[in-house]
Amino acid sequence: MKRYEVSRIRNVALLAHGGAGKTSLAEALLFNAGAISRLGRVEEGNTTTDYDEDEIKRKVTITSALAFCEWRGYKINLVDTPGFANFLADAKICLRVMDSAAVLVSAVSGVKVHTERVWGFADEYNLPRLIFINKLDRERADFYRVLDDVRKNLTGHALPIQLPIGAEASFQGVVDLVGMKAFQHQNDASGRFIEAEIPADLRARADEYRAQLVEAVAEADDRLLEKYLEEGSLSEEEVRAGLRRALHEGGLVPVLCGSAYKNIGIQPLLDLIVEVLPSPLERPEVEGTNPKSATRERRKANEEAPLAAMVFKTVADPYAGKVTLFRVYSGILSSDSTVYNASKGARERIGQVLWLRGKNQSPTGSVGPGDMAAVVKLKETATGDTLCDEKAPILLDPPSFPAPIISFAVEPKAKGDEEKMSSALNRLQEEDPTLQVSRDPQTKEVIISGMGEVHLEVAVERLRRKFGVEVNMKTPRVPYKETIRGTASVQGKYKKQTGGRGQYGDCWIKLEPLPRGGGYEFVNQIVGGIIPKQYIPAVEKGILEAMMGGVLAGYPVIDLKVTLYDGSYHVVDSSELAFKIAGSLAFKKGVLGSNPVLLEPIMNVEVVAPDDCMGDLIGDLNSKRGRVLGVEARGKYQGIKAQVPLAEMLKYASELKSITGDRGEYTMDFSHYEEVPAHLQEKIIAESKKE
Ligand SMILES: Nc1nc2c(ncn2[C@@H]2O[C@H](COP(=O)(O)OP(=O)(O)OP(=O)(O)O)[C@@H](O)[C@H]2O)c(=O)[nH]1
Ligand SMILES: [Mg+2]
Repeated sequence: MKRYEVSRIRNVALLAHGGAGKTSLAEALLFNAGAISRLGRVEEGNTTTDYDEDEIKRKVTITSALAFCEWRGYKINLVDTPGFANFLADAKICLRVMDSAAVLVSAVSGVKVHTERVWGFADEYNLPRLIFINKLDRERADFYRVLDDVRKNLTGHALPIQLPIGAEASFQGVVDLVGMKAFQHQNDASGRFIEAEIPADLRARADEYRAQLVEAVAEADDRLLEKYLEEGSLSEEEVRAGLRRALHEGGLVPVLCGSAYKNIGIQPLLDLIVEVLPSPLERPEVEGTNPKSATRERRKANEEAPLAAMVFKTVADPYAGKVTLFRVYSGILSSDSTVYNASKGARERIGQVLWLRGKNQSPTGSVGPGDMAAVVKLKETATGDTLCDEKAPILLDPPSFPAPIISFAVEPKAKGDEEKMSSALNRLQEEDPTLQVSRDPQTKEVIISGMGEVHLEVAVERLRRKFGVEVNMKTPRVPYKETIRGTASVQGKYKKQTGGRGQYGDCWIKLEPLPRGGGYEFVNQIVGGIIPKQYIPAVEKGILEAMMGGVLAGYPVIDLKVTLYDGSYHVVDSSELAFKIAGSLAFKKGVLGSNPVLLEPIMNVEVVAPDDCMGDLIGDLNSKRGRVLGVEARGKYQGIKAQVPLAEMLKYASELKSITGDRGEYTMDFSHYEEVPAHLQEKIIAESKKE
């Protein structure tokens, strides 16, 4: 297959809150462009981008998927992202490599908390975007109400370039305000339409909105403004050109409308994507660090430049192996070549380069700048890595992976499956950078951490389905930490000198608290060989092990400085082991002697719900030891901002549902660590002792 000219590529992310219709819209776009021969349905589990079994079962997108189509000689790469809170991090990671976004808003439910959230993601990457108001065929759909909502709660720059014809069951097409004509659809989801005059009852409204559009476009361009002021109007071509410019500069966000399900308004969207959204050439040149010289460098999006590509997704397939999805920024990535993974400092052998459409792969010889594709069976490469030319290495800035907010201990159902479980978890982690796996140093349990309960449930289901390991999830864990508030100078001495070769290690250390976030510092003040040099690392190793394993209740100790300042040794009996044990003994003693305390994670929580729930919600947050920071109007709802200990939020999804009658939404991010109140601390310590 051919390589596409950079100017003829469009990389568009579909973004929205859960259930707004991203997957259905991706399907409709692919269908109208002739990339697929039938319009799949989320309900029937046969869409291109929700191909994963868990997605089919749950009827929601869990992980972003790539698909492409060709429209009027342009290649459109679509990334269908998840909208459900637990999986939003995946959407954000993929956005790192996109050039623009189509943000969907449901014509029934309007802007929701997570619409604002994904909008914010697109802001972070400065992505030009358009808005598609979807589901106009649904009962209680209202374009104008939702437009108002968008302007109030997403962007004041939103401006319709289409108006709907009919509404709810009678929704039948759109008025194009640029060309001032109507596209009337048959009611058969075929996508076929006829071009017609604007219906008489919409004429006045269309004129009014067209005038707004022309004015906004003219304001973004002096030349157009001049002409507009002179002649009082602009041609279709001028409006289009002005629109393009205003959109790229962020001064205007065009609003389109339609129904993904009924296949209405899709072709005009395809047109707009190729005509108005930016090509890779119109985006800032990609920047990165040269790993050899540590200087910042840029890469031009052309074929002659050295290769620079970023991996934005990894899919673990137990049979076919690992599939690595990447975007090329500069140069060419060819089948049967060798590239350099600058993130890992390793060479990778590239086999067959593949175009991806959901799970369907088609081989291609090479991919050029601006384009996206996949390869299988890379050895070292993970999501966020840079693939490049070894002769011109560059490390592109990787996307940031959000910190997990919830943890569960897991164990295999069958005894003896421990090995299998941990290797399967490793594979899962490859495809899901928001999943973390660790081991509780005290109880030795395996802990999985992620973005929410459903996220971890899905991970556990995948373990079973993809890797044949059945796993029990135990009670959720709060990642407490331990720290000290005072200082202490203590001795750790390990001595065993009865019979045969003995053991002797002896050290004195001083512990001092560091400010929150200070981590750990080790200072060696030993002089004159009171402890021989070769044993010093052993002392520190003992300290580190004790630190990871915790002292009060088995949680890692953080934010402290340890100074090793004295000790003694024995010519025959001293060993690394003895000094390690001495270090660990000293550390434990030191922590207990320096006013230790447990720390708990505090979360930033935002709850949005109707006015009549506010009293109950605030009362509930207060009873959860939360600090309400403020309440403000959020469109038709109220938004509460609060900081609440994670320990109190483990079941919030279901609690919120029952307080609001399922009319509320919330988001939660890690904020900082704080001391656990004394009475709760005793309980936590007692529980950990029991375990
Ligand atoms: N009536 C109607 N239903 C739609 C439309 N678009 C999507 N739906 C339905 O709404 C539901 C959710 O659609 P999806 O396409 O899965 O939405 P999504 O945004 O991908 O959802 P997540 O991936 O879970 O975030 C499905 O049952 C769709 O059939 C539409 O335009 N009209
Ligand atoms: Mg979806």
